[in-house]
Amino acid sequence: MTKKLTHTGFSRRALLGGTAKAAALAGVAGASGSAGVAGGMLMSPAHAQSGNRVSVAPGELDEYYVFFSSGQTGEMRIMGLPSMRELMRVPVFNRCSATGWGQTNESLKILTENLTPETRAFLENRGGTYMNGDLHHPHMSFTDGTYDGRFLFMNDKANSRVARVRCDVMKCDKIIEIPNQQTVHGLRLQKYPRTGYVFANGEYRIPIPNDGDILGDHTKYQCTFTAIDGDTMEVAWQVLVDGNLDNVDADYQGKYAVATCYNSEEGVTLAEMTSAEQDWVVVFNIERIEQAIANGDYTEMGGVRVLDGTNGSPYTRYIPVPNSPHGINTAPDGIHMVANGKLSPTVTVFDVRRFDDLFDDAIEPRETVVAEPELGLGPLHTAFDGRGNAYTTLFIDSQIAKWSIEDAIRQFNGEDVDPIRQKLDVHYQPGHNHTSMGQTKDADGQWLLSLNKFSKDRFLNVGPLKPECDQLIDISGDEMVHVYDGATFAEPHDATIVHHSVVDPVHIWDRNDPTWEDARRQAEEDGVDLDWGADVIRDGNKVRVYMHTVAPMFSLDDFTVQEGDEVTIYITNQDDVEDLHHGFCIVNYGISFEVAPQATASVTFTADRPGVYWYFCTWFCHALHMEMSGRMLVEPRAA
Ligand code: RUQ
Ligand code: CUA
Repeated sequence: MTKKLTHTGFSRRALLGGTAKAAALAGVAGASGSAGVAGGMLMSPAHAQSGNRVSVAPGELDEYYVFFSSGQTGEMRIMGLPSMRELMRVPVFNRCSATGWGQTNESLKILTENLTPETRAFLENRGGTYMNGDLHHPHMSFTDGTYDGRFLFMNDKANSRVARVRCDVMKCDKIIEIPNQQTVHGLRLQKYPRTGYVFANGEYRIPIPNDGDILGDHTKYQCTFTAIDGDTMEVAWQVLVDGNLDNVDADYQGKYAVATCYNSEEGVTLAEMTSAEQDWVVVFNIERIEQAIANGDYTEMGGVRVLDGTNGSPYTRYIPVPNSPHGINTAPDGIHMVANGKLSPTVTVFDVRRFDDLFDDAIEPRETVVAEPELGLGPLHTAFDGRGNAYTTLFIDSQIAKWSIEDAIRQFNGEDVDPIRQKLDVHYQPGHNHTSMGQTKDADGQWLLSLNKFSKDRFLNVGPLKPECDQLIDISGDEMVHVYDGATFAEPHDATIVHHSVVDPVHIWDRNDPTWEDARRQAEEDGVDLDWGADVIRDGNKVRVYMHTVAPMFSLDDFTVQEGDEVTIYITNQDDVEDLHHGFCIVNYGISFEVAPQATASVTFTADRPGVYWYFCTWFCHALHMEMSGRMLVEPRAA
């Protein structure tokens, strides 16, 4: 399917003047007869009114945070909505030149401490951690069905990891690698009673253990569904399943998680993976799984407690749906869940209340389905407004379909009603979409964000690699109104829109923060004051340099080490003024990191170049910022 869509020479704008047939030949569905948005210009009074809702005057703050994934850059981004201003980038799976993420000891600890033994051995001579990540799905922790502002959890599809970001400081504090699976794709959280579990789908089928004993015989490969304890960031349990898992969501009752599944054929080529007419969604019974774990009915694999949840097991039920479903989304009504067809023009609506009967074998799997409306080509993800409407992205049609859940159910029951309320062109090929607070029971029906995979001609040309195009849609009225385009870099898959009142980060660090507990322990051992250090401690060929900063000065104008010494530098920023960061860079030593107010950060390196090396502050902090510098003197080793 994707192959056909790479005719990027064709754009919706060009297609508006062409015929549907030409469009079909290009592999991109034709304009559906809707008026089309001429170059993003907002013309009707409704448009003009909505346009005003987007503008956030200088000095005014946005109403919502948007926590964006970044896809292939491996970071998380924070945007303001409705202005769509980018507010911050939070490094997670990537390396960051600005903050020193991946270089400071504090970040390296997080990046390296929870790898499997096999990965640790593999990375031993490769810097100890992966250089890359592919961050798809950031989601905020829940209490009682709504966001609680504690944590954000997110997956790394590239290297099978899950990370947690602390919302009080907006920094990553834990990264774990998930054993027994390749990739973590779908990631969603337990909504009730709280998070609780972080559900992380394994996608590709692999031999377990994957040590080379089994290679070509793919009938022996397996796929795992993982539940992580969000408090301890340890794997709680895993369940083996049939097929490949794609996306996941949880109910509002705390009883079930549901994952879409493609490749029920368990093939290894595209033709094999798409040969069957149907795949399924898998329903996981959390209570039964927990009971089995408590009873010891598990097998230990790779240090994890694993249950067999393949078809026929007591822990799972498989509900057939049309081939290759993608997104799965729970409606804020707490009753309905929508699986998105992708290769089928339909979405399948389940009533979660029927899952109890399903597990009691009182009904057939398909009896949990209460609607299956046909919406258009390539349904990928669905969002909700809390007023009974659903908004589904149509990847191939480049549209959002707005439809009524209630009317879809009536239609399924034989009534002659059309559940579709409106279709809106988006530019182009939308993947995820999101409504404000829409993944909680507090969905407020204000805004819809469409994350589009192609921007083509929407922005000034920047060369063959184009940005993505994220579009903001006002859904507060009866009609969806497109109000804003934003270009974003590689590739915000997913986003979580959270009302600002839920999130309350601190302005400066607390000196007791656990982030630098290793530095604190070392300073104590060395008998120096980490807070107000101006010390050089020699310990064999190890040298520890303790400095603090008060703008515009480092507490040491210079320090001396010997060629070949292993040097650790601890910097504590003693300024306690909001936004007064310093940074520490040693020229030609490849060292640079940020130190925010009241934080400590450290770095360890080998002083293997003799000579004079200036260090300087990298964040413009003071009128004398340029003068905020000093010298590292590296004495040559005696010949
Ligand atoms: S999946 S575009 Cu990685 Cu979120 Cu649907
Ligand atoms: Cu401190 Cu610039």
